[in-house]
Order: sequence, then C-alpha cells, then structure tokens
Amino acid sequence: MNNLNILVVDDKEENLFTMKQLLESEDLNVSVILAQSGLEALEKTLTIDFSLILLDVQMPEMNGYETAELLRGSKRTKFIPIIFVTANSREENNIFKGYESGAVDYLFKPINPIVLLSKIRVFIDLGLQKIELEDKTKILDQKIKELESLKSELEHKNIALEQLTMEDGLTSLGNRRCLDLTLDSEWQRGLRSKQPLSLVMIDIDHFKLYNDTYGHQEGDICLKRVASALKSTLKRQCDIVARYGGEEFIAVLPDTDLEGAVLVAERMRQAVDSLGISHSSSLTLDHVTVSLGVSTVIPVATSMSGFLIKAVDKALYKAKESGRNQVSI
Ligand code: GH3
Ligand code: MG
Ligand code: MG
Ligand code: MG
Repeated sequence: MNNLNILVVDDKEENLFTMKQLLESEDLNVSVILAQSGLEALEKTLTIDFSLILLDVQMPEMNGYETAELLRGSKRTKFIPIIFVTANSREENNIFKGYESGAVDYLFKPINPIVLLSKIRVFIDLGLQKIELEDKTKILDQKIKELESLKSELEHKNIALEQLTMEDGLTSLGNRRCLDLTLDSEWQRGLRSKQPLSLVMIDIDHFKLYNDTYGHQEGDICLKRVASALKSTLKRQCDIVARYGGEEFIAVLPDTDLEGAVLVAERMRQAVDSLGISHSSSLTLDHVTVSLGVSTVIPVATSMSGFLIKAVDKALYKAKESGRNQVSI
C-alpha cells in the first residue's frame, strides 16, 4: 500500500493525534491527513484523493452522519470507504444509522489498534478493487458504445448497398426494387403510348413440400434453376422477370397484349415442366411445376400500377385453384 491517503476526522485534537500516531507507527505506508470538522473534511476531499476516511460521529455543527451523506452524494468521494469511530457505544440505533449513511464499518472508542489496522488494510484493498472495477466498467461501456455505433454504421451501409443493387442475390434475376422501378417506368410509358402492359406472376407448386422433402439448400438450387428457365423464355430486350418474393416471380412485358402474355406464360410453364426436377412429394405431378397468372391493362391516369399486381395475383390464385401447373387470366 503505497502513497495512500487516510483522512481522520474528529473534533477533538487529542483524538486526532492519537490516531495519527497509531496509523503512522505501523508499516501501512499511508499519509494521515487530519480534519477537525465535517466541513474541513469535505474541503480536504476536494484536493486530496483518499483511500479511507475514519469519521467521528459526534461533532458540533455537522455530525458524522451528515458528513458521510455529503461524501456519498459526490461523484468524487462516493466510493471512499468510511469507518465511523464513536464513543456512543451503547446505542444500537446509531450503528444502523451509520451503515445507512454509507459506512463500511463502525468502531467504538477506545479503539483496539490491532482491530483498527486490520480493518484499514481490508477496506483500503476493497476500495482499490472497487475503483479498478469502476474503471473497467467505464472502458467496457465505452467499447459497447463504439461497437453499437459501428454496427449501425454497417447497417446503414448495407441498406444503402441494397438500395443501389437491382439484382436478387440468389437467382441473379431482378430483385423487388428492380421490379418496382421497372413497373413504375413502364406504367408511365404506357400512359403516353396507350399500349397494353402485361404482367405474368409465377409461383412454384407445392414448394414448401419440396423444401420439406429435399431440404432448404436443395430448395435454393431448385429456385435458381426455375429462375433461369423463366428468364430463358423472354426474347424481347424490354421484358424483365424479377423475384417478387420467396418462390414467386413477376415478368413485366411492355407493349404486350393479353394474348401475347398468355403465350409467354405458357412458354414459361413448359420451360419449368421440361426441367424435370424430381418432386416426389408434390401433389400435382412427380416433378417441379409452376402456376401462372396473367393480367393486362392499358395504363390510365386514374389507376395505379399496384392495381395490376393485385389483378395478376388473383389470376395466379385461379391457376392454383384449378389444379396448378397451368396458366390463368
Ligand atoms: P402452392 O402450390 O400453393 O404455392 O404451395 P407452396 O408450398 O409453394 O406455397 P407457399 O407459398 O405456402 O410456400 C412457399 C414456400 O417456399 C415456403 C418456403 O418454404 C419456400 N421458400 C420461400 N422462399 C424460399 C427461398 O428463398 N429458398 C427456399 N429454399 N425456399 C423458399
Ligand atoms: Mg403459395
Ligand atoms: Mg408456391
Ligand atoms: Mg408462394
């Protein structure tokens, strides 16, 4: 224990000297600082760092309890262990009051020097450990803050990247954003050209059963193969097919009427059918098939592209209801 300061507070000068002598006679290696009142004690704590305070209870003006409460209330001093030293030996009530105001121990005069010195050693040590823990906690809190801000920075960058990309990670088709943007711009173009705009919505039949039977990884491989078969059926530059959701796709076919869109849809159905991907648990056939809905409109200003999605979704539902592996309008 090096360079540690102990504050002794007592209104009687002779008590202060006795205590100073006792503490300095031992090999504690501490500096003993004296204060003759609570106020003087508080003043001393402003400029000196203490590892322990021995505090008399009965003092004029500000007593030991009041002093202790003030010490506990200040950030600088709240962790300094306080040992009350009092002549009030017979009042149990006082012991309680002492602990309540934040003391770590309560000793009665006359003090047994051996007891006092052992306690001082223990409490100084505990105090140091507490400060060390406080410091470590602060460092950890700081680190947590840094990590949290890093995390949110990364999340922001991720969102920014996702917004920039138009491609679906799994299938390499257009993603949802690509679909929304294409549909919007084709809708605007259709408003001017008054040409029909068609959508085909494609949904894999009994795909949940496929995953359940072959596993999610095989499911992903199947999704990729279906996606690329769908894409291969599109001949015109302006046609796109995008991944709308899990195992659902939407093709946007500008300047295409219902008849033409149904032809494309039927081509898509056949393309997937002829992949011949085994699906032993399918309730339709023994291989992977798709159901398709088709819908066509000539865009008008009083309507919105969302309406077309609703319509094509309805058509798809009809294809499912009518037995799957087919095209409905
Ligand atoms: P239905 O013929 O009525 O369309 O039956 P379904 O099982 O395909 O219908 P549903 O839409 O309820 O299930 C779609 C399933 O597709 C759910 C999920 O297991 C699977 N799925 C969705 N997204 C993915 C994906 O990215 N990878 C894989 N492997 N499976 C997916
Ligand atoms: Mg479904
Ligand atoms: Mg499905
Ligand atoms: Mg589905």
